[in-house]
Amino acid sequence: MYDLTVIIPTFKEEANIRNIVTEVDAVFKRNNLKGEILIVDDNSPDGTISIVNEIKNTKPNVNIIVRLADHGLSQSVAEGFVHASSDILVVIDADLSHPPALIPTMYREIMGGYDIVIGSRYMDGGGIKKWPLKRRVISLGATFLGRLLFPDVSDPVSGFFAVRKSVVANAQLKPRGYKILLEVLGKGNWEKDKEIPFEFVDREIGSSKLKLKTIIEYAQQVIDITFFSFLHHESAAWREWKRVFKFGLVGISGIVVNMGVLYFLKENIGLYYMVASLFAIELAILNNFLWNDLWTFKSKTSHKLSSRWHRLVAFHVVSAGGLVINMGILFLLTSVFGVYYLMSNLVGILLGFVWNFFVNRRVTWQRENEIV
Ligand SMILES: Nc1nc2c(ncn2[C@@H]2O[C@H](COP(=O)(O)OP(=O)(O)OP(=O)(O)O)[C@@H](O)[C@H]2O)c(=O)[nH]1
Ligand SMILES: [Mg+2]
Repeated sequence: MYDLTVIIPTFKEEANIRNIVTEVDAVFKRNNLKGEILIVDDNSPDGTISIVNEIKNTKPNVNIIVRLADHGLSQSVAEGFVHASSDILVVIDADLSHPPALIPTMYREIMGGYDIVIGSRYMDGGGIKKWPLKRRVISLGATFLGRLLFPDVSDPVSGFFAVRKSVVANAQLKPRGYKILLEVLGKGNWEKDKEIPFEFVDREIGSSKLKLKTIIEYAQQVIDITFFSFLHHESAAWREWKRVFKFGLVGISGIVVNMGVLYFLKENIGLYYMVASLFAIELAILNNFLWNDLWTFKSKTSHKLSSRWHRLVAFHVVSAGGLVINMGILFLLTSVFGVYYLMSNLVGILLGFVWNFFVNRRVTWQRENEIV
């Protein structure tokens, strides 16, 4: 039995395969790890397979699966999950874009209790070297979409990650496209994740396989995971929906506070209603802040704004922005487009809500180490 299995998906990597296998194996040796290297190849027409077979003669811990049907990167990695002969799985590209030196760290973090460990390009200390603008834009777009589902993960589409086998063993993965990690996050069985930064280095040799089809498949995958999370309330993406609902409930409680205080101050204390409204609004903001701080965004890890006072100030500023959006939409739709004012207000409230949720999520209750 091995300590860990490093899965390397390959398609036409004859120029890189020997180097990556040698490097990974050297990392095993340096760190006293009993590691398996499992190459999952989609029947490459070049020399990839024969080179691996040759390496196998001297390294018994190297194995290869040659797939003949259902060509695809995610499918290959998923097949690797099934055939790996250990409980800790690491996925790494063949083209030396990912540093094998981080594998022992990933292994130790999983041994220490994390379910998923992600090599992140988008957190402090991480980065991407030598990428043309087009690649950066596409990757940031994909990352943005992925973070809608998993806002706590800075790089939910990384190709370099480790998982405990139990995370994927019974998961209903529908592997497709390039982003197998997103599928694992969306449908795997996990609680604790950790990210470690690394610098992605663009491939020097071999050919890139990114096509338009990849982007379309990715959008389908995001939608699929969204629906999956609606039906599977134990899934990770559902945790985020729960926050949206809680935030909405807190918003409704704020309306009740606002109305109640306004009524009380005007009717019982006799304040002028506009003055009373000022107090009502402030109390509603305080009410919402406290509920969100203690309930909606309660988190085991610490917040970047570690002082509650700082979060309270941030919440005020963001809420003021929400108010401006709400009133701006109300005015625009009603006075410029002639929409019925209650209808305009509904749209305004909705957009104000979206603003308040996302910006507060990212600013007021940003987790430590999280990158906006
Ligand atoms: N089995 C299998 N592996 C694939 C397939 N497509 C890509 N790979 C491998 O998956 C890894 C990542 O693919 P890359 O082509 O490097 O993707 P990328 O890093 O987004 O883009 P470039 O580095 O610019 O090519 C590499 O090890 C590829 O050999 C596939 O269809 N099947
Ligand atoms: Mg690559």
